Amino acid sequence: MEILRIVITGGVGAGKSSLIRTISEIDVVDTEKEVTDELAEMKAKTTVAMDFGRITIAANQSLHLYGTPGQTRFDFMWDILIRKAQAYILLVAAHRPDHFRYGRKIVKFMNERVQIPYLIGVTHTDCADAWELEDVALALGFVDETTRPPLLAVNATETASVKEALMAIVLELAKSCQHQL
Ligand SMILES: Nc1nc2c(ncn2[C@@H]2O[C@H](COP(=O)(O)OP(=O)(O)O)[C@@H](O)[C@H]2O)c(=O)[nH]1
Ligand SMILES: [Mg+2]
Repeated sequence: MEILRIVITGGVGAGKSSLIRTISEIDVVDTEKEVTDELAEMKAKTTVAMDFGRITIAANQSLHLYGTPGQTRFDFMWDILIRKAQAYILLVAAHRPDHFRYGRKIVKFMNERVQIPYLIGVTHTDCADAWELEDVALALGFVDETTRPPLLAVNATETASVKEALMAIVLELAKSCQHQL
């Protein structure tokens, strides 16, 4: 069995959990937990791990999807997740320009640690006040269309849309493997 590990990242509300839940064949392990021991005094609620989902794409091939933890700080969980990942999808909510900066930060953080294919999934394009894809790309700092990662609209709540995004990232992965040969 070949397992492709893909990290789904993005700001709070971007659609990470939805995307994984929409497509996963297994019940999503949602690990946002109330902390009941003495730690609770420090923090009422914490994300102890991440969303996890699985999808079979061929008889001997499956995708494992890992959502990054909810809070905005980059902790050890991120390091564990991204070192295992073969590719990642950054979700950016088109109607939340105040989150674009965080999106840029994630890309920078990832680029400093791993060289793996990625794409930008722009969610909430159906919402009022959603920015156009091109404007989201520019706001994220991708000025040159020829060198930027693929950028596509994704509705994290729709199966067909999520499938399209996953197919696109698998394609990126295949391309990067070819380059390495
Ligand atoms: N209208 C719309 N709602 C979306 C889209 N993607 C996600 N959502 C909704 O946005 C909310 C936040 O999504 P969630 O998956 O919890 O975000 P997370 O914080 O990144 O895990 C949920 O209510 C989703 O149903 C989208 O493309 N369009
Ligand atoms: Mg979530």
